[in-house]
Amino acid sequence: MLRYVTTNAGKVREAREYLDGVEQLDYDYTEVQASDLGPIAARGAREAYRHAGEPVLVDDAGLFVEGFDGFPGPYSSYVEDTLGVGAVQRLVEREADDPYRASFRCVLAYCDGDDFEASPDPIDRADRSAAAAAGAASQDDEGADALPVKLFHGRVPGRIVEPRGEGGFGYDPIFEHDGTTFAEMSPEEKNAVSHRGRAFAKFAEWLQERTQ
Ligand code: ITT
Ligand code: NA
Repeated sequence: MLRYVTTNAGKVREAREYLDGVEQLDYDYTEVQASDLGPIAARGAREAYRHAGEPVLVDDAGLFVEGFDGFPGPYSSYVEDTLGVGAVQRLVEREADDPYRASFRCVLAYCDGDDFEASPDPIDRADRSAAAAAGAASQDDEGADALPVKLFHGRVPGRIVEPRGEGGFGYDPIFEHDGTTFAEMSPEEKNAVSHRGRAFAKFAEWLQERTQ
């Protein structure tokens, strides 16, 4: 039984469209400090798999504001808890070089202990070489014995706007895509365009091919 590892009920609502009868595992894995989401999710998936002893899917996401060099990015959760979403919007409007352009990103990390073909996809390789070029040590280097993890990336461009809408969760009220905020969309409408929906579509396709 596949476990979707998250403490976030909003994510579970969206995942249902892709994972029939998805079982949430409410497990708070260690979020390592890293400048991109891939290594955080990969580490979390290994830890959650060791904890659960069953196939796991970890979902790490964040809001990347272009005029803030991608901030809050991997720190999105901490920033939501401390500053709050409204404060982020006001800060962006006042301080960012380009006050509107932003993107949501999501990385799904799957681990089931199997030694499947675990080669990272091109976006992950680009993330890695960018991190290497910036002189950052790889946070995902757990040696040859590390459990294989398969990563699926999704990204959606948008704009930061004053809060609108009652749906969704987290930063959804201040993230507008094609004139509509994510909080103004139903879960199905959001999935059709969102970072999470795109990552899940790739994951679902891979899982289907693998289990055929
Ligand atoms: P888990 O780690 O337990 O899954 P979390 O809420 O901490 O739950 P993330 O670290 O992935 O999840 O999320 C980082 C932040 O980004 C957090 O504040 C979320 O509310 C927010 N976030 C993630 N996905 C989002 C989405 O689709 N729409 C709006 N905000 C989102
Ligand atoms: Na988190």
